[in-house]
Amino acid sequence: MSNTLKGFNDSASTFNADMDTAFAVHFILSGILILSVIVPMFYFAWKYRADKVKNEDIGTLTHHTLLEILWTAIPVAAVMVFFYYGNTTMQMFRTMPAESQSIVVNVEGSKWKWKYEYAPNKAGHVHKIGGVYDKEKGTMGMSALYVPVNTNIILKMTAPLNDVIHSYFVPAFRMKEDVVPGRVTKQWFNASKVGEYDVECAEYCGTDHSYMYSKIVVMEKADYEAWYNSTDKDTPAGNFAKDGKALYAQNGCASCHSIDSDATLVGPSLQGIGAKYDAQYLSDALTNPDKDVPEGFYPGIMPAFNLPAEDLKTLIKYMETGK
Ligand code: HEC
Ligand SMILES: [Cu+2]
Repeated sequence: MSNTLKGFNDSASTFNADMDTAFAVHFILSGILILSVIVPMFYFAWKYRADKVKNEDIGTLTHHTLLEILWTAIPVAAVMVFFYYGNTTMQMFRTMPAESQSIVVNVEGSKWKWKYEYAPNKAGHVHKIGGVYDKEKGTMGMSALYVPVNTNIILKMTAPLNDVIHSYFVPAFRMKEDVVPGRVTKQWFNASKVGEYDVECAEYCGTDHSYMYSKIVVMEKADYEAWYNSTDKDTPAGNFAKDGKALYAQNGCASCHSIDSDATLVGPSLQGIGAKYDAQYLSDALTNPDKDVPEGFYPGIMPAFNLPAEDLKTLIKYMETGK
């Protein structure tokens, strides 16, 4: 299972050089400032230790103009340097490119998966990609954002109203922004190298926070165009599976419910649930989970799912039959 944060070794967006400079300047300057206080402190504590100084030797120095000017001016200058690098770097992240010259992708973060939705392509097809990280395979499953290289990409990010705050973090691109229920936050990037880069959630959001992974696949422009304008494929790797098992995984059901054992995860086991309830109950359980809450569990944990009718039917059948 590959679970390493390989991102920081990669430098794959137009932000990296400025961001890394800003980081280095802050790090080095902070180091100098702290040493300039700590080192003299220990030195004087040692030099004027109790058995070296007699009370009557202590002078009556009241002030020292040059010293006072220096210890005011130097920190002020340092703070101005912090401000300069902090501000220019922040402006770089916050100044969005024009939407007309960018690819805009809607991103949804929810417990515990990322979903991407593109604008309709030439054929009117809307690519929707998303799903939970596959813990067993250690792959990123279906949840990848596909983008062309050297192109401005704007992410419009949100979370469902009944969810919690997440954060979309791409170490290789040095970018991170909160994803907030009921609000749209934006970030943008321009990837400079073809490749695959990790995405992780950087805001602690509950049980499977540490598995809230995704990835960004940066493609050659022509490959991206070919994929984007195709209608039958939702990942460049192949058809986006729509069977019950795949839907169960993509929607994150598996992180809260076991279905082939009676283990209780966040929610009750769904093993043999088809024998207990009819399809209407199962349908309500997905669209309005707080309606009937089984004993020993609490409302407000399971998100309400607003799935296409076809997917809902497939999922109910999967719960009833395991197929
Ligand atoms: C964040 C965790 C979470 C996720 C994700 C989740 N559930 Fe649940 N689910 C729960 C909890 C907790 C309960 C019990 C409380 C309730 O009914 O709201 C529950 C209840 C249920 C029930 C009713 C069980 C019973 O015995 O009455 C069904 C059916 C169900 N979930 C199916 C699903 C399916 C299918 C999915 C994926 C589309 C899913 N859940 C996603 C946490 C979750
Ligand atoms: Cu999260």
